[in-house]
Amino acid sequence: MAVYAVGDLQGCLQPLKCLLEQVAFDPANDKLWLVGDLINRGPESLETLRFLYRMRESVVCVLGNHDLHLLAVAYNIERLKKGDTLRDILQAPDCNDLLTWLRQQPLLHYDAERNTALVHAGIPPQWSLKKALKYAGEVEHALRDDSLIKPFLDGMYGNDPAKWDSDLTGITRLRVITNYFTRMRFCTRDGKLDLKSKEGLGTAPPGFAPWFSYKERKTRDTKIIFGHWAALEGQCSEPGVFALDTGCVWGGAMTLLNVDTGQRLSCDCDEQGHPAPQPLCPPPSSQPPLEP
Ligand SMILES: [Mn+2]
Repeated sequence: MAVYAVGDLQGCLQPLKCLLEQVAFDPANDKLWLVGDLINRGPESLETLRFLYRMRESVVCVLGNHDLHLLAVAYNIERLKKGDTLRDILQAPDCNDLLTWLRQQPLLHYDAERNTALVHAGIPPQWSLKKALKYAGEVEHALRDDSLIKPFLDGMYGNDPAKWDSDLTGITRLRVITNYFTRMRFCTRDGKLDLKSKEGLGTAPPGFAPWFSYKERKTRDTKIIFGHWAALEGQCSEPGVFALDTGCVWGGAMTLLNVDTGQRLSCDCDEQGHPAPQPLCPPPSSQPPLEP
């Protein structure tokens, strides 16, 4: 059995198929870990979600900000925005199955055997793994509960409070937890968020640094796989922290990591999120269908 982690898909299905083909992914034996942002901006959001749903027994995924946005639109909290490529999902006959599956997915996954965590944006420096799992569970509970999901989605937007306090309650508490797991890039030593800067390492405001960079970070003994931050281009110098968003949807690449060996593969993409012409990435029509 092999475990492969793949960076943000954002509706780019063909590069994913290309990578799975290259490693001869076997849904009966292997596992596919996904860092979230499965859909939106890319060309095949509906097909991507269907593909993952069909092989859901082999998939472990955590939710990203775009996945939560899709749920918010589906529950009439938010409207589609310019650049969203979610309409096909909302109009699909199987929309309900797909979104019911999506809202069951966690914000944080921990594999004890591998001592490895999977998260969309990151884990703030002041939280131990145990606390992080507990707080993620509070949001996951709200998403899975029919009477709590709507008030949660309605209240999750916003940048305040910028910092965790264990005395927070209600939606304010869930909002800051969600912002840490799905939107964080830079924060202070004690976990105050800056949600405005989206570029590379040199762009941190004074007093802020990448969430993973703090020596006192309480999860430094746990391996962490994350996405969300395309400007890092898959580079993270922190030992045991693996950045996988390489911006496939922006003409970058999609990255796959063999979780046990550390080997990386990538599929270069064009500006539309399709595989760019390259010897290792034949066009999709020449690939056998990959079914569970
Ligand atoms: Mn994201």
